[in-house]
Amino acid sequence: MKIERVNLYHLRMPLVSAFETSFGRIQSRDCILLEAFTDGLVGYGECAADRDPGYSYETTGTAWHILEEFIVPAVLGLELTHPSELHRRVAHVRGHAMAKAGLELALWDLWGKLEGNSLRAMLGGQRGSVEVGVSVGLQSSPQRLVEVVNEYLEQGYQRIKIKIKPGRDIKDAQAVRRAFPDIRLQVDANSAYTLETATALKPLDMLDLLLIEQPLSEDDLWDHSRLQTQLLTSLCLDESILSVRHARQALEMGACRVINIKPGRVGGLTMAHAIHDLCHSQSIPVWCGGMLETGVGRAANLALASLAGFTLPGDISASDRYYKVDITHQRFALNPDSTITVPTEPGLGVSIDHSALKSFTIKNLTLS
Ligand code: OSB
Ligand code: MG
Repeated sequence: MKIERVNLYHLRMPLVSAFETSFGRIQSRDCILLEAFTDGLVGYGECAADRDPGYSYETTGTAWHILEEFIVPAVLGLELTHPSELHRRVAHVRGHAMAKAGLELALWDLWGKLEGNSLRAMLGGQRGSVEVGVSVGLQSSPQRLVEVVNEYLEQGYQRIKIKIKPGRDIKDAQAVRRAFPDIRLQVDANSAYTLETATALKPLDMLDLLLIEQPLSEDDLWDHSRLQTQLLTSLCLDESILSVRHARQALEMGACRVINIKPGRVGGLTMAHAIHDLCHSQSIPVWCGGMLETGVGRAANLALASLAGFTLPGDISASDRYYKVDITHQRFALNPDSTITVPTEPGLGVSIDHSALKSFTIKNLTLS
């Protein structure tokens, strides 16, 4: 497939409710939608970088710059034999995984449409639907948190993740556990602790959590391995795992026992698949993380999570948990068994609502 033209759209979409983590609070979500053209077909990708560099150094602004100046020019007019070829084409661009993942996704969508294959089929996914949970942001008090968790449980979510930070950890987790003794529960610190302050997390071992996600810095595999020896609960790494090599080293070091795989964070679906394969070969459980994606990124995450090694529920909630209006015609709903159905139409299996897209666009650019 020859990439003839790529459009970038900087979107700003209001969230149904504010989302607060240890790195900040947002009321709306920024991202970049990519539209790639070949042979009269169009493919869509989503770059998950947010407005602020809180989760990652990448932002909508840096991703825009890197896509415009380096990544898109590296493939424009080129005959590509497969989406996975993008990595070699942009090997000269250091880092900027989310920018790369955004374009790669548009190539997967195009490739699937050209070949008449769904993303699930192309990746080798096994399941028709995938188990999902919900990621609950920091709330004003433990009581309020319990109310919010209860609302999600009533909607049918069978796995709850709560965000924690120093001073808002044990009491929050205890309150949820006391209110709901049997639910599958996990916590995510988004790097808010050091090895020293993480001693405060020791009481979490009493709460029968599925895992503790990313307590320490993203560049701190070593201290995660030391912390894991001090905790019974499995550590799970998110921010720290940017490549297959990181995954291998983290596992060799004992820095975690579970890995959260996000296509954006690792540079796309090809790398996400490779990390899955490594973990699967070692019987290490993985699950698909989320970045408050639109229907475009959500469709991709569902296809990825249908691979055999994704044995824990993903942070892939229904569309109405995030957006009242989305940019895809398809809205993803929660099935009664806390799963979401994986799309089976060619490519991502979604179509774009162009009037919604237009209403959320704050900037756009054509590259050809
Ligand atoms: O750390 O998993 C995270 C959202 C944005 C950035 C980082 C994270 C998250 C979430 C939400 O936890 C997951 C989702 O529902 O999309
Ligand atoms: Mg996380």
